Amino acid sequence: MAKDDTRTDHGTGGETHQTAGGPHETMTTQVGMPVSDDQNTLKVGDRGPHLLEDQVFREKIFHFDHERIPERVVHARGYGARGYFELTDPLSDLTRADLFQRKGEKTEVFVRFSTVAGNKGSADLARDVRGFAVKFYTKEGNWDLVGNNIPVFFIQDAMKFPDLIHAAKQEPDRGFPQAQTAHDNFWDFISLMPESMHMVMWIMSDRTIPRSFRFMEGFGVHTFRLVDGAGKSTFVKFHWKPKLGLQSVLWDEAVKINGADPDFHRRDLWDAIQMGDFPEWELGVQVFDDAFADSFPFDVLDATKLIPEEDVPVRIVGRLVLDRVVDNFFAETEQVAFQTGNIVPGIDHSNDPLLQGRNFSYLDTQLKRLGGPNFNHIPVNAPRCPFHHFQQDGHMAMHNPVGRANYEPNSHGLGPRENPETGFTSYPAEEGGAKRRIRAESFADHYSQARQFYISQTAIEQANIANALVFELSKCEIPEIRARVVSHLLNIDAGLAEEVATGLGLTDMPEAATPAKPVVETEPSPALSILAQPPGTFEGRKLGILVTDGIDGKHFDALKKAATEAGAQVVVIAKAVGGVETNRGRRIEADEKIDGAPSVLYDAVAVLASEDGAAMLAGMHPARTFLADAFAHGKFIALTAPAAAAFWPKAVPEEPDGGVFSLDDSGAASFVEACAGLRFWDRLA
Ligand code: HDE
Repeated sequence: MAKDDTRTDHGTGGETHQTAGGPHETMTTQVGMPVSDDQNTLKVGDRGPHLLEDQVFREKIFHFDHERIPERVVHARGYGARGYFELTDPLSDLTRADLFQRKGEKTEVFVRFSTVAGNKGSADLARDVRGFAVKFYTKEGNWDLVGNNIPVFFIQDAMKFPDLIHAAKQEPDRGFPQAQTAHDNFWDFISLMPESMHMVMWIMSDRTIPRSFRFMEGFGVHTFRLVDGAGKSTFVKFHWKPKLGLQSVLWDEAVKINGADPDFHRRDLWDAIQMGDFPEWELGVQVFDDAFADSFPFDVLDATKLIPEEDVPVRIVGRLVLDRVVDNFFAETEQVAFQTGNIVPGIDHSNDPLLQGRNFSYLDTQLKRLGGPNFNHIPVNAPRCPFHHFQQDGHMAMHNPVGRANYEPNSHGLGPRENPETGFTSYPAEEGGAKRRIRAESFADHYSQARQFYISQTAIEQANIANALVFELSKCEIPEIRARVVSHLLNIDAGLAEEVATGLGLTDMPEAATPAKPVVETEPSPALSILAQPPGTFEGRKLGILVTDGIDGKHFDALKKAATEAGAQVVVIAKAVGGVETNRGRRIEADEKIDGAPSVLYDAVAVLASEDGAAMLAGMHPARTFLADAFAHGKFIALTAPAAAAFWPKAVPEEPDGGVFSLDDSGAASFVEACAGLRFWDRLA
């Protein structure tokens, strides 16, 4: 770049890491001085005191002491990956946004999934909302779509966010509970905030215990604007739909997964990408105009409401593919700085009072977290397109402008100028009115969509919601809080309120809370249910095969082949990680030892045991729990004849049902076919 033509920096977005150097390279200090001894500090005499002049030691320890940055105040635990967005159906009719113009064009992305309440080291299967934040590195700047896996939110106005989060996180005096909302403070706040009731239905549903990031939806939540070249605006809501369908775990599984593998979700994402099984979502938009917004019974600016897909269908416009893991967790996943304020020409905000508040918060929080105003110099945050501006200096300035003029206008003929034609212009919405702290009357209905969500669930899902409420409220020590929650449930569904009251052992049913607006009866929306839209594929799932010595290798091969052909991953489990020997002396390697591989880690299981093997498994507690849990969790199970005869009765008190398959010579295919149903629901009904 010529010295005098611009003040911008050169090149960004290249590789984000420095290599540690190979064994042939000499270790150095930060400033490049070769190090002769990395084992011992500098001392006086053999056993004498350390010397302050030991810069090699001081620099090493100083840097170590400062390795941590503040964790995110919310969404602290997260996992990132890189990939691309490919446009399949241009939106040029509605927006001038560059990434939505040309069919087939790919835009680089960075995605970070997260839980909300837990600290950075908390377990992945906490019952919690999942963050779904996407940074698109477009040709006209970075666009951050910072969404969640639930399309609505707890509160309507950003003013209440600190209260919500304080109430949800560990209680301040005792510092627990970690990563869970099952405590008094959370439910106290919630029960005093009827606007949270719709979100409460979602967080008590199976949506908050997803099988992994790959099996959940994502939502931009707020209403945004698309703006075309002529300045015309259309409202839009963004949706991500997982290619492999929706799937959740059961609560009992979640509790056990957290112990067996607290990294279950991040490991799943890492493994899938490393295996070339790239996670994929479709991007969909719900677009609507002012007339629809005016006729819709709720306010489209209210983030506690959604627009049913049956009312405004989701138009699929592209796909998101995650095909690269990060090179360095800290550099990318930890340092990535999402901001709702990062939008591009053709996309604009709406007046949603939650979104408006977020636009301040995200910029502010990055300054605290990343330590200075130059966090966009960090490669994961830097745009991939050219950028030119006069901002300079500050902590850790990595890209320093060159040239004499650092102001605009200047008569040196240096530096960039604004461009009224191509530059971002805000949609010129007419605004007016008195300045007041107020909640619009159109935001006052708090129960109708909560009810719609509940009545849209299948019976199993409804039971799970009731159980989750009973579980969480049973952890509340203050009886008034439990009763207050039930008083809201009465406005959502009388049956649900009754079930929860019974589960809590409430002796007197409380009065229903007085709604600010009467509940409007709505049609069920099947799109809100996970089970109403089964994926019908076993692709991307995991089959755990427990094997013993002396099995018939043909059974193993047939099963592995059928599962792999269905797109599933096979994990072999044995008494010892060294593996087993078949009846013909062939070695089958094991991936896991039985104690470390409970069946909650798999979507379906098979037990391939010889007669001796079945007897051995029958005497092993972890093996018995493996099978008993798989049955209790409604999993499809396949067994060899000896496993069915000698192991099953010792592990499972019930008789095998239609979800249990025998692995005779043709059994593998029908078993794997059934696995596409994910669970044998009859057993759980
Ligand atoms: Fe966030 N949120 N949020 N949030 N949020 C943050 O920003 C905030 C909200 C979401 O992987 C913070 O960089 C306010 C809704 C995700 O790095 C912070 C309000 C939705 C992530 C913040 C909300 C989200 C965050 C903390 C109410 C779904 C993780 C660290 C007005 C649409 C991004 C950070 C990542 C993170 C503030 C509500 C999603 C403090 C004030 C609604 C996915 O800025």
